Amino acid sequence: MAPFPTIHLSFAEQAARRPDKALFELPDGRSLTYGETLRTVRRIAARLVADGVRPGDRVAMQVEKSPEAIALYLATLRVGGVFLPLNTAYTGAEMEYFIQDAEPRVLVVAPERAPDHADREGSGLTVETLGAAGEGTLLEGEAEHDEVHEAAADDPAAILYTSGTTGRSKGAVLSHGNLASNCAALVESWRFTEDDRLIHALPVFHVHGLFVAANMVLTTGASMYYLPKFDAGTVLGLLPRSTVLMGVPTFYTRLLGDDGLTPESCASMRLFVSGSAPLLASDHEAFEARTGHAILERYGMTETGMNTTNPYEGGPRKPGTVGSPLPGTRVRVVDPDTGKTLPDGEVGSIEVHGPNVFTGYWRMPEKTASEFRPDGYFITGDLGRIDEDGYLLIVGRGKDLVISGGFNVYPKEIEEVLDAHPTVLESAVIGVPHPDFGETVVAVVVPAPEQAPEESELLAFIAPSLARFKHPRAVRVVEALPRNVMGKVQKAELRKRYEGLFAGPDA
Ligand code: MCA
Ligand code: AMP
Repeated sequence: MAPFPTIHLSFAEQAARRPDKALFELPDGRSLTYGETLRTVRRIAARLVADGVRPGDRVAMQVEKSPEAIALYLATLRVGGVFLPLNTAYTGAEMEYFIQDAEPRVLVVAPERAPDHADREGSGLTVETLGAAGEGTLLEGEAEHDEVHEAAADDPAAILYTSGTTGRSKGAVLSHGNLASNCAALVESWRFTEDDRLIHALPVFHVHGLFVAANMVLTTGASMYYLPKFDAGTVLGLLPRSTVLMGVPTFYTRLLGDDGLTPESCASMRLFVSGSAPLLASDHEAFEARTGHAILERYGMTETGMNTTNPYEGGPRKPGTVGSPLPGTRVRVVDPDTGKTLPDGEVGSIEVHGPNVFTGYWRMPEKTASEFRPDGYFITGDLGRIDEDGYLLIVGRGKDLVISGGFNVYPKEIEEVLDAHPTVLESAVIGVPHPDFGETVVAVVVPAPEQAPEESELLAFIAPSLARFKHPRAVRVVEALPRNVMGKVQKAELRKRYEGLFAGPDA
């Protein structure tokens, strides 16, 4: 029987077929071919095996974006390891939790961060280094690992942590089948081919940049302009040579703010994709008016990869909607209490079923069970309805979550840290509209008796514990939090009270 076509195998097949084709086009004008990248993958694989990585072992990475970071991902899959990418913004306290929980065999960090992890050596974990230019211990050896571990569709390929509305962060375990099937569904739906040249400006530690954007390129033999981060000017300069851009809504808000965005600059582009957070219908319309391109909005989650998409062809791309299910995926809207499917048009809880849905939370069987229905549907925590054309609209979130520039922020995590400050009695963290990030984080705090909390002191207090993107952009001190009769804090009322804090283009 032929081995299961994992993302790594599909990439290796492309590398065999077109070794001299450019895979990465870099900002300094250098390019790296498929063949060169496969060689790097084989060298890293040899290093991982020498470090003791065996099938099922976790390989964690907290490094700047580089072609070698993608090679590390592919090398981990090649040897049967489980890839664990971590946001570069995470602080020491956040990293500590992930490492304790996931127990990786190897941790790859930027060279300058290696001293922070020096005391981990000897605990069964090897620390390797990898810098943005490919320097570090990971690529010190020249040996290449020829073998390829034969993985089954259900075997774990990656763990991605998502914070929780309550309690600890959860590691979503994604299988080889999850990654490969979702990638194939997107390639088919968006007509992605070897002729595409993608602008890759997303981070590679999340589903969007790694399992949507990079996987589609790697498995089809396409090329990507691979940027360290999003910069509107750089992206505008690349548009005339590219065919596809994938981004979070902030990318499009920023592009619209630049006069260089014209129909001419987009002449070679065939597709603009937005996701990870809601795209304003007004931005969708403004973008179409400026460029003639209707942005294609799709909907996904760490636990499920992509679920729905607006059509590439054969129907309108409707602003404010996320389209219909991808091939093989089923989506329903149910009454959250009874689990009964609601008639189209009614708002309820969005549930998803399909080969894209993850296998469970790492070492949390009870949590996993509580987020699935008995018939196998996953409860997303998003609220939506299905319109008359069968398109899904996300109308809100059942979960207490803020999405800032495409990064998720769970209020509870910030409230717990703020509440530990001696001047704070209690706090409520909310998301309010923001012209650049879509939403931003605001903290509302109640003083402890006889205390007067200071914004700057509170922000300095939380800094060591929480990544920068989670920090409140405003702190408001109030006498009491609004509560309902059950005593629950009414966050909707707070959001309404502070919705204008960042209103206006100069905010
Ligand atoms: C950076 N900062 C942020 C954010 N990004 N603060 C809040 N929210 C953010 N998203 C901080 C910086 O540390 C800096 O702090 C200050 O804000 C200004 O940074 P700036 O230079 O404006 O930011 P940037 O570097 O240009 O980044 C903004 C960005 C970036 C391009 C929107 O955050 C980004 O690439 N986001 C994409 C996230 C993503 O990939 N999400 C997909 C998740 P200081 O004040 O110290 O200077 S996957 C997912 O959600 C699902 C599966 C899905 O459906 O895709
Ligand atoms: P994450 O946990 O990072 O995977 O974030 C997933 C969440 O992002 C989803 O549950 C949605 O709430 C939100 N999301 C993703 N794509 C969209 C979209 N196109 N429109 C609205 N919300 C989205």
